[in-house]
Amino acid sequence: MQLDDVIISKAIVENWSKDLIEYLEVDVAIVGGGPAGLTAAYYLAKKGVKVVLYERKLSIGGGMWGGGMMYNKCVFQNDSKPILDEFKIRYKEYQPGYFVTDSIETVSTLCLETIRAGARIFNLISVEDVMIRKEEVTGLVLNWSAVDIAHLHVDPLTIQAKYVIDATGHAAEIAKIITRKISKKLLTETGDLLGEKPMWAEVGERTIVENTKEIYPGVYVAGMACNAVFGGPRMGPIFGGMLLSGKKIAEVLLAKQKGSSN
Ligand code: 48F
Repeated sequence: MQLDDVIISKAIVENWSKDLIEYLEVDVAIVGGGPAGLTAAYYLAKKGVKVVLYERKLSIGGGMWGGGMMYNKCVFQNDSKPILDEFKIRYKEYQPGYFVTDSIETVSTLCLETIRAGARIFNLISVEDVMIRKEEVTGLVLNWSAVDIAHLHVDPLTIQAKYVIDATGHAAEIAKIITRKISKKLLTETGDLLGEKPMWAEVGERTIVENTKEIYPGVYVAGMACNAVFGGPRMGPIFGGMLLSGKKIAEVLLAKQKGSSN
């Protein structure tokens, strides 16, 4: 058989476009493919929820590849061990309660299992805005990351989602879009982002899970963005809180889905 270059192109364009169209209306849309967004997508997809994840960069995995200061190891605490086991990510116990993984194995496994669970991941796409109806976020506005990087004047496309998860890390981009373009009515003490505090692993890892919740009608937060919104400390290269936060937000939304179908 002779290979036809045009058939190769058609295979890519047709199949990608089909996926994009299929995911224009979803149950849950996740912004950001770091550890929190991936974990949330995995646990939702595993339960049959129609979930899509958008990642701005070429690579999925956010801040996890580089471990701590480019030493590509990640540290996890006891509470998060069941999630490592669920994904079959290998670890070594360094000292009691401190588990060390290879960051590349960790990211690639999270990514593979999330896709295999049924989540659709689109990379190279940035979420630049939200769609709003009657003071509730009902979808996302997408554009190619390349359009933004090249400062091109190109209008975006829109998708509809029952729920949106802001898993954009330190930047808390969706929360910022809401305060800038809708109003300072986030579900925080002031209605505004309270801002991330300096490094403190013990407190940061605890508050990140507490702060994993709804931030605006239709919008939920997971991962580092939680502490940026609710004013908790950063925690550096310990990643258990990210996985626990992703799992928690999936559980919150699964409970809501169940409630609405009754
Ligand atoms: O930053 P990131 O890894 O967030 P996370 O899942 O985990 C945080 C840790 O990596 C680390 C830490 C641990 O102690 O503090 O920082 O909370 O992943 C966030 C991803 O979101 C993408 C961004 O490229 C990154 O890969 N992202 C951010 N804004 C957008 C976006 C956007 N507007 N559209 C699409 N993707």
